[in-house]
Amino acid sequence: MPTSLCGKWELLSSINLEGYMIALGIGSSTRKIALKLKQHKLIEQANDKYVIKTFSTFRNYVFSFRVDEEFDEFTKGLDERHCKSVVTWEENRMVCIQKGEKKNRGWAHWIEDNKLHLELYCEDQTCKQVFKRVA
Ligand code: ECB
Repeated sequence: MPTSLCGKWELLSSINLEGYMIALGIGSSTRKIALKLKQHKLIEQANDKYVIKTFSTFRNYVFSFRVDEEFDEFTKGLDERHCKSVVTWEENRMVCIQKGEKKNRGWAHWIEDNKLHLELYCEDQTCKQVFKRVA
């Protein structure tokens, strides 16, 4: 079994969030705000159902899914697009593919050195985030 991603996590670092947001078509004023945010994540699991909540003082983004089951995702408060998304485990990585208007879109979470890692990608841009455990 992969190490649990569950718990509360606080953002330590982001690399190329700007490029990722540009790929998503986010305007410059929103990008400026988003770059300064201290994000938190709360990841919860009950059997095969997960809830991932991303919080900030500006906007929150919450969604839930079952592993291996495609679902309709609306990225409300982010780029506001509809995707057909599916989350799977690839070894110790939780991988999401977000099929929709944007090519090559998705993300992956994994634990390394007791930290939560996240790669967010869209088109030719990848954003890398690292979170530390706070609960
Ligand atoms: C929700 C906190 C960030 C709010 C930023 C607001 C506006 C910027 C609009 C779009 C930028 C896209 C992403 C910002 C970075 C992270 C937000 C959540 C990324 C995400 O989809 O995480 C996955 C994996 O944990 C769960 O959806």
